[in-house]
Amino acid sequence: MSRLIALFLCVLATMALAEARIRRYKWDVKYEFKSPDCYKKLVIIINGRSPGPSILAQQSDVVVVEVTNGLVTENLAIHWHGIRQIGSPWSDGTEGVTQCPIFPGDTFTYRFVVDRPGTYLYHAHYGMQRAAGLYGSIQVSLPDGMAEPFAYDYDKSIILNDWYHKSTYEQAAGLSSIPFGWVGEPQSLLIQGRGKFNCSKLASPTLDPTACNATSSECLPYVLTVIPGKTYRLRISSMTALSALSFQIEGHNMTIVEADGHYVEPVVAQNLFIYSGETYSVLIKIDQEPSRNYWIMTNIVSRNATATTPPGLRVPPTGPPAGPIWNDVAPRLAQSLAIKARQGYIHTPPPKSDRAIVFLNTQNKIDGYFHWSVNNVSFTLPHTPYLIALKENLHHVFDQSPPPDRLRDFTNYDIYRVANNTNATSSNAIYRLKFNTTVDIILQNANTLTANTSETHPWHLHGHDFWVLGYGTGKFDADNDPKKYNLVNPIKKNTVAVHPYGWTALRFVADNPGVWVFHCHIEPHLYMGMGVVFEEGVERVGKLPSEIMGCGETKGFKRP
Ligand SMILES: *[C@@H]1O[C@H](CO)[C@@H](O)[C@H](O)[C@H]1NC(C)=O
Ligand SMILES: *[C@@H]1O[C@H](CO)[C@@H](O)[C@H](O)[C@H]1NC(C)=O
Ligand SMILES: *[C@@H]1O[C@H](CO)[C@@H](O)[C@H](O)[C@H]1NC(C)=O
Ligand SMILES: *[C@@H]1O[C@H](CO)[C@@H](O)[C@H](O)[C@H]1NC(C)=O
Ligand SMILES: *[C@@H]1O[C@H](CO)[C@@H](O)[C@H](O)[C@H]1NC(C)=O
Ligand SMILES: *[C@@H]1O[C@H](CO)[C@@H](O)[C@H](O)[C@H]1NC(C)=O
Ligand SMILES: *[C@@H]1O[C@H](CO)[C@@H](O)[C@H](O)[C@H]1NC(C)=O
Ligand SMILES: *[C@@H]1O[C@H](CO)[C@@H](O)[C@H](O)[C@H]1NC(C)=O
Ligand SMILES: *[C@@H]1O[C@H](CO)[C@@H](O)[C@H](O)[C@H]1NC(C)=O
Ligand SMILES: [Cu+2]
Repeated sequence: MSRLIALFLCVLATMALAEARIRRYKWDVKYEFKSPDCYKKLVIIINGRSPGPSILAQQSDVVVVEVTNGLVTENLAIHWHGIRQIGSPWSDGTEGVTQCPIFPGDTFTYRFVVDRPGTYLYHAHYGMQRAAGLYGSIQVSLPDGMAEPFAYDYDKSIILNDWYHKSTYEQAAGLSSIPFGWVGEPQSLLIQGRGKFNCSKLASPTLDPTACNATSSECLPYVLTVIPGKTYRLRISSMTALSALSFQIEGHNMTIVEADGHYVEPVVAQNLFIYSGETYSVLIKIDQEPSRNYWIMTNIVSRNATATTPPGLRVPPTGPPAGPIWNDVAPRLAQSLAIKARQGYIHTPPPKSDRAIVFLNTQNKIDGYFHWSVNNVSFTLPHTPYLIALKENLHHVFDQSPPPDRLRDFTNYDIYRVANNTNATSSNAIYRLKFNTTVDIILQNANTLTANTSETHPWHLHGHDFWVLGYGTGKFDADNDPKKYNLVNPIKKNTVAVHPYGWTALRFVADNPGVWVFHCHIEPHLYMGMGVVFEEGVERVGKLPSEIMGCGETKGFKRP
């Protein structure tokens, strides 16, 4: 404990020189009936709101969030998405990995430094809780006197989300049942927490008239009132449980300038493709006919779904633009390839890696239950969090044999067909990375258990930003594809998509002591085992705060 205090005093002392501030937040988390798309259901709110309060800070500030779990019958953990937690791995907020859950009635304090400017997120990281509405944005501004490499007049944050009427419990129970109950496509899409479900679809004489209220003020459409001639920076992020989205503004092009907190070489686009867990800044110039309204519109791509932007009250004179065709992968891959690091802000990767891991993503069965797997292993969490288990030498609480760096028979694996033996195994084993080494990850997509079907998976890495070295279609060729890696101006990100039947190659340096999860950001996919865990330099992690303990084998470790 004393060491923890010393560490923070030391951080604060250093910060004082740079005039860093402490940003304190006090959050009460609870369930309340809300109607974000006019349909009333239980939503997790922070201080009365979903999306929760925005965290606004300046580079090198210390953010302190005191979270009280008022969910009464449910545990809680909050992850700070895109914040690397350098020196504070116990504040990453991943239940089962870096901390025990916050039990009902308990208060837990997250403390971390926001060391880079940019657009980030926060969200629940316990079970499938994120999809119940616990999410919000983090905006970190530059130090005083420093300017962005692009100009704008106004700055707005817009979080996109998909929305289900079934509770996350019903969804989770279906996923872990025989017969399997898939969550299905969402009922609505939300723009900054607002959508519009067509209540007439539910109309029945027995329906409670308050259950779906088309005129509820909670589901008024999101409206952005703009001033002609001005340039708006829109910080667009996606918190979807399942959907890949396209975002566009009718009649206006956008210029993509930031992705996951890194400046990118400007890309002009009619629409932005955005995957769950990603953040972008786009610039919009208000240069069209001013006496009318325009659609701000989002729609689902990559899956055959029907939810789309709701018709608003002040409906624009035209119908909403059609949006891209859902199953056309080419324009999405093209946009992924077009985004490069911005000149003047390029941080080049080490030219070589020390270890290359190929992660084959497959859909499988285990004892008749549906799962997702990585190299034929479906991930499960131990009851005692890894960070504590590793520091306290509790070797028996998780599987100590390392999972494979590539599938035994990867060379002969046919990614275009349903696998011959679709069975996999489940494990809570982890990848141990040698500290300060350079690691390549190749995410390889394949056919699901349905013929001629391959999905899009946005993979998110905790504790790091990685370089995106390349994307390809088909099967990764370990002899030739690395020769085509972009080592000149690759973008750095924390979340990246692997496109259907394709591969994506990443590189990062294992230099952040801690235990970090790397997983598909699709909530039901993670729940079904689509993730892995990396340990690096855990021996360099300081004494753990006792507040993160209290579950599994660490029940007695938590001091009052
Ligand atoms: C809403 O649903 C009803 C019943 O299915 C349908 O008749 C109506 O056209 C829908 N309205 C809109 C705006 O889609
Ligand atoms: C629907 O919402 C409106 C606006 O808040 C309210 O006036 C009305 O009473 C609500 N209707 C029902 C049936 O709750
Ligand atoms: C948007 O960009 C496209 C392609 O660069 C161009 O053809 C079109 O005129 C632009 N639209 C507007 C409204 O500027
Ligand atoms: C998409 O779904 C609709 C029904 O919602 C169906 O009619 C259509 O055939 C599907 N398209 C494809 C390409 O599967
Ligand atoms: C797959 O698992 C099921 C259920 O456990 C079992 O019946 C079947 O034999 C397995 N298939 C193969 C090829 O091992
Ligand atoms: C899978 O089965 C197909 C025929 O059903 C066969 O052609 C192929 O060689 C098998 N692949 C492997 C890796 O066993
Ligand atoms: C995956 O694991 C199952 C169960 O251990 C095994 O039968 C199967 O051959 C493995 N498949 C591959 C492609 O390694
Ligand atoms: C990590 O490796 C780099 C380059 O090899 C070296 O300069 C640096 O000192 C190392 N850092 C630590 C903490 O070992
Ligand atoms: C899958 O695609 C192949 C090639 O296009 C086609 O021959 C086959 O019939 C398709 N299978 C299914 C189940 O749609
Ligand atoms: Cu996925």
